[in-house]
Amino acid sequence: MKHTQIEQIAGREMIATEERYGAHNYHPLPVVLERGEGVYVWDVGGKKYYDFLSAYSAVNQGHCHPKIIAALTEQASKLTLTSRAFHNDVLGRYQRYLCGLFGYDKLLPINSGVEAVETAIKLCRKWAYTQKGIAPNEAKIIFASGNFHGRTLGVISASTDPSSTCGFGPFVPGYIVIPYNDLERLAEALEDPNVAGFVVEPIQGEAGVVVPDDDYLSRAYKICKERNVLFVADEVQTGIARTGAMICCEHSGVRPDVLILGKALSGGVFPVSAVLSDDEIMLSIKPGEHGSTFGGNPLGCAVAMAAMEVVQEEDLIRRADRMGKIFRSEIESRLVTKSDWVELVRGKGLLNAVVIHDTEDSSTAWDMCLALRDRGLLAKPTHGNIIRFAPPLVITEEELMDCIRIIVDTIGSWQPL
Ligand code: IF1
Repeated sequence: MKHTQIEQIAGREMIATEERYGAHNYHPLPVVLERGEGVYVWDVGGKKYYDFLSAYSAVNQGHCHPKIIAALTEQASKLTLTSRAFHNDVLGRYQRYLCGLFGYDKLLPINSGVEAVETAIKLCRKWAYTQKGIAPNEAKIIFASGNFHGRTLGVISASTDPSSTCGFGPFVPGYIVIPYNDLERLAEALEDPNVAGFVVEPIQGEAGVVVPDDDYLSRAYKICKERNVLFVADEVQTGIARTGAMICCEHSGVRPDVLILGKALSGGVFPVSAVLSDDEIMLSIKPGEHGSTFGGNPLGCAVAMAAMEVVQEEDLIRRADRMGKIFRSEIESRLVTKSDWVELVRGKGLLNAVVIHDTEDSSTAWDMCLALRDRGLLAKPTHGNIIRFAPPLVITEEELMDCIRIIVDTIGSWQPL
């Protein structure tokens, strides 16, 4: 037996072990990865792939970026966790750096994306009761249909996706869900004086990389201002250069009142998330009212500082913008106009999706992703027949053209299995 065959069997056994001992809350593409570097990952058989998922846009800086890993190992050997019962010598430096970078007065550190969204929701409510003057327990938060903000009860309570909500009720009250990309319905909803905040993704990732109309965010922001409602941007997926701007709202000239970051804030090395806002909002939460054991730990802070330096030093914003334009125009001319299977390509920067022309419940996009895997490119379908393409932003033009060739060859000549 060849070495790679043995490794493939080992990979199958690892999948079987997960299946046997792990909760069945995921359905991964069958590939077992053991190493990553830049835009590449390797499976246990040594096969090399382009990673076009980037851990759902967490690894924007590329896998195992040496600068981020150096910050991790250096800080890990010094001090990892103090809890917020004591100060640590990295947190303040990190907060000052990020507040400067994003232009806010204050940063609240937390760990996962969903915790940051929860933090933002709590912040909206607290601000509404202490500053806006809404009567106790009357505050409402507006969300957009098709949203994805994570998996806790606090955010699935706003979800319109049955796979997120079914069987998990009862839900958190005080939420109103309106259609995405619909300013009229937003204006209507905001007529209610008890609305504290509007929580929105500038591009809806999980819904299939849904890009709203050009003026949606700027006009939504304006309506919020007119009503003294906080505009809260969930940039967990769209932030940190992914869409060709530091945050996606910049494309619309919008500065969110509350900014939620996660994922690539740490380059995917360590769970680090954050909520940023100005004093008037952030200081409505007082000592002891919110927090987390790990939030603001020196290890995460050191990693995140290095990760954000990489974004700047390697000009990832401009790169995402340029590579994204190449990706969409090449896919448009070589695939969308040539293949009956491909309906359209859409996205911003390097957050893109190809919509496959088929019924939503067919397995075409999944089968295509298996074929792409066999040709050395990893991507994952989202919502039926949409394939998300989101490589690390460090991808070179040459690598991108190679990937486009793989995608065009695989999907362009598609024969159903
Ligand atoms: C999973 C999708 C991506 C997010 C936005 C908050 C969070 C996420 C806009 C929560 C998380 C993830 C989580 C991941 C799948 C994934 C995802 F396909 F579901 F939509 F990225 F596209 N806000 N997104 O996209 O962040 O707590 O997970 O750190 O496996 O659930 P988290």
